Amino acid sequence: MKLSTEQFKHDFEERLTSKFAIELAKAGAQEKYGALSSVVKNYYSSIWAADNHYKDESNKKQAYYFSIEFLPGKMLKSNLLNLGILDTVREGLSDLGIDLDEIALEEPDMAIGNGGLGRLASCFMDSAASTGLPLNGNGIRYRYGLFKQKIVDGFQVELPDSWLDNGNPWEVRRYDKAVEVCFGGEVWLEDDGEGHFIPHYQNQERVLAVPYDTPMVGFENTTVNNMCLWRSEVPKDLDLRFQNLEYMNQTAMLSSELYPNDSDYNGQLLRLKQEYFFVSAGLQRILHHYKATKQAPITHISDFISVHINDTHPALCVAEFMRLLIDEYRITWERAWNITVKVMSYTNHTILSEALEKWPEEMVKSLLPRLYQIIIEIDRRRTAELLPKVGAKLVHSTRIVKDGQIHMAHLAIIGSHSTNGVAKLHSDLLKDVELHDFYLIYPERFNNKTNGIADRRWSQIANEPLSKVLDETIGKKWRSDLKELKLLESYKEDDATLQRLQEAKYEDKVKLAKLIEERNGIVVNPTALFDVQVKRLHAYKRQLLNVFHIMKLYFEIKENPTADRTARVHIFGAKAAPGYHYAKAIIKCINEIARLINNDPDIGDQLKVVFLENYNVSLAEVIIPAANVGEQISLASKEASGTSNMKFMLNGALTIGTLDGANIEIFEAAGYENGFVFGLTKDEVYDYYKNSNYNSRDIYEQNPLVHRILDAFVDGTIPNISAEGQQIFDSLTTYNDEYFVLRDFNDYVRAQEALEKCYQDQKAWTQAALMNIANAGHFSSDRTIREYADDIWHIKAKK
Ligand code: 26Q
Repeated sequence: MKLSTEQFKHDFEERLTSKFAIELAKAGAQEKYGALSSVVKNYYSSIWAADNHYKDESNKKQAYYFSIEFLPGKMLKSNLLNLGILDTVREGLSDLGIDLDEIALEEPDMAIGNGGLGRLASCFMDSAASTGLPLNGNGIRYRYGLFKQKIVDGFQVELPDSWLDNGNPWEVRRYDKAVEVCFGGEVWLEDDGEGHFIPHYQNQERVLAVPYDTPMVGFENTTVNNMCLWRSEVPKDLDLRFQNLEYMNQTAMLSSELYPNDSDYNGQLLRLKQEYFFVSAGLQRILHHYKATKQAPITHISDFISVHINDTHPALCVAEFMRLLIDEYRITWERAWNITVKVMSYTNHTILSEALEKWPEEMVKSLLPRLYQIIIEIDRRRTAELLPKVGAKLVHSTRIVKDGQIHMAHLAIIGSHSTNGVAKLHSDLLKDVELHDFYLIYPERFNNKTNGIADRRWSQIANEPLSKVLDETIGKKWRSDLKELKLLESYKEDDATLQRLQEAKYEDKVKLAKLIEERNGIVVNPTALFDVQVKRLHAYKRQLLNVFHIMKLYFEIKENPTADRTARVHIFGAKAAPGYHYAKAIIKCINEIARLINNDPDIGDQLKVVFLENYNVSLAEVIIPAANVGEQISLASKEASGTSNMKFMLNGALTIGTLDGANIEIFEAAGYENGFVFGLTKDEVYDYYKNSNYNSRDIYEQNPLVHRILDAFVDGTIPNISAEGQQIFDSLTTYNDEYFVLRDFNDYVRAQEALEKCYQDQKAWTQAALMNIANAGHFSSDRTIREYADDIWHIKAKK
């Protein structure tokens, strides 16, 4: 949009007075943020309204992304950038003596997601709007987002994230679009005399679902999509029998908290309720909108909408859509099923078996009696149809209802026309191993969609120094088309460009160093090698491998404190699920190791260890640009894709990593010579599984370095970790090291040594960084979302 600095200043000052009855000189940061966000909202509102009108009139197909998590972070700068007014606003504020970055801090992170899956959903929202694709989000408006992490005496402590306390300027409550979602009670079918069975219900618990719409503003275009988040409320006309505190609390609880677990499924009733709540509400709204805006009969709905199931959490979509078509719209089973399969598509994000959702039949039956009938019927019909075609063995292994449990992944695959993994290796594993039996029955449904990142946030917003260098070197086209970064390759031998890249990185590192000093009281040298691992804490991600290598460095320096070495700063950010004791033990150990090393005068500047508390999107925007090295060291086959790996690449960090997830595609794109690969391959891992011939105790016994490092966890060398150190020690020696940490240690050390050697040659290092940046174009989520649009949803971009 067009906006002059003068106009902006006028709008801003005027809003400050009208909204807060205060003049600029007296306004605090909170009021300034309030006024600014309100002005910005005003700027996009007419574009939003116009695009909604266009969508209704144009009759084009739209897609809906159902996700129980979104992780947008802060919205202010992203909205400013996408409206094309970031510089104007920055300048206007500066004229008024205000620092944009300072008031941007007032916005709380919107953290209604755990990690990778939620962040991916938000990257997709940004990219869809920015590429003009009609994609809407559907999720839950949690009152409390992901917990805030505090580190107290080295331990993780969880505090509530009450992010809505000061209101949310971006959302619009649409009470007129509220729908009801019902649970429990009894259901029976009655023949209506025309051969149609109509369900009758009694004693159901009714919940009102109220939508809150948040605009997703496209980058320098006229698209504004909608992210719809549902809040649970008590229906205004509630039957008196239900008007008791218990019920009122239960109802409000539904959308109160995000489950802070991102790897382990534990069948809690409230979680299943949440899943049905946003699924039913979302589908009802879609159908109401269809009826209100389309002339076509309901049987044509697959020409107009597509529904995406993000992991199994919204897999009830399949059964709920069937229910709505059959019970509410009186469509026959066969037709309804054909429509459902055409409308639905599904993404798998994990192969970890403990994360696969399986709900007890009894639970589904009592909470969702009608859906239960439908699921049983889907399973029954499919079994009858397939038995003669594929045989009992395949039918059985792929059944939805088995051993008293409902397999949500099976429901999602069977009820949709597309199942995709999130990186090549992961999609291959689904086809060849994890979902092989499904692949045999439905080969045409399987495909890969390698993840991507909203590059504008991770470069233009988060890394201004680098963005400037890119502008000056290859022009500005990369800002709207990341593939343009390829032009950078021809500057690989240009000393001036390399110099500028180094200066930009240094500036980012100084900024992070300042933050580390403010938050942790640790002074780090910005010329040191910044080695970063930021992601959720999980055994399979192997933060321990990194920690063991740090212990090795520590021993070396202690033995020879005056030797000439590369100074290193190891930076961690990681939340552990509150009930995941092993992960929490690792956090405690990292913090105690940090304390030990950072306070040892022998060590000095040669090695620092920093654990930054409360890792979130905003913190990532400061940490990742400052990294020299990104750690992507999961056990091969376990990390479905990873997405921070792409953010590091784009910001010119070199990857040390295993051949896992999207790392492989990153190494291929940047060139293997521009990264550091180590570790078992997925085939080697699977061979170990097949032959059950891994023995971690042997490595502990035979490798003196491993022995010494592990002993440090139990012999007092690292103070204050007697219980936690023992737990880790036991898991790796007595319980056979589930994720092959000891097996990969030597090779990891070798890769770290190669990396360190390379860092000593700053020119060679910067050239490798340049090659990473130049080849990051493929990992824009603009590319990913276009693939979903073309191959799965069949939706078209606005011209
Ligand atoms: C399930 C049931 C009950 C409670 C919680 C859950 C639950 C919640 C979140 C299970 C899994 C998640 C999140 C998974 C996740 O973030 N997976 C990551 O997805 C990324 C995007 O595709 C990948 O890059 C990562 O590799 C993958 O780990």
